[in-house]
Amino acid sequence: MPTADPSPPCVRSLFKGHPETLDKFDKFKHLKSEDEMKASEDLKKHGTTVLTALGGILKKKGQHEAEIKPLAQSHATKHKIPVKYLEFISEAIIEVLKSKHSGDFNDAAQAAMRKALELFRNDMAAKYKELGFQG
Ligand code: MNR
Repeated sequence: MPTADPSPPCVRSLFKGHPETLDKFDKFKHLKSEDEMKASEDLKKHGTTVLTALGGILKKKGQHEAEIKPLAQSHATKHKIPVKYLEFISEAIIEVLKSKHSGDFNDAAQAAMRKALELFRNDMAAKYKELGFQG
């Protein structure tokens, strides 16, 4: 039985829309279908890790140096995630919010979310540059 509480759909949407992003994950690249993704407890756990980290960062409203620094470090030097992929996941997050919360995720809320994600990416990109990662 698939789990009642599936892995965050934005992660699946990222892998589905941009399959090359899945290759960055040694532990997930064996997942072949969306059903396998939905059934993976480990993917669900990872989705929660990502969204929890992102939520914590966005709440800082730009004062997120302490949070961004280790994240940029791991994503530049260890995971090697280009800024482009951060754009992909930002879009995937927006799409999922639109589909799940169409009522209260109106144009203003979407614009605010886009802006916040852009700020996050810009600061990640600046750190990438300091680290010499061609993100
Ligand atoms: C790990 C947050 C985007 C690939 C992690 C971890 C956190 C995290 C937290 C665990 C701690 C660490 O390693 O730093 C984020 C946030 C993202 C984001 C926040 C943007 C909103 C992406 C994208 C990726 C990617 C896009 C690939 C296309 C990875 C990989 C790991 C990881 C690979 C290591 C997974 C493992 O346990 O083997 Mn990330 N992320 N991430 N991330 N991310």
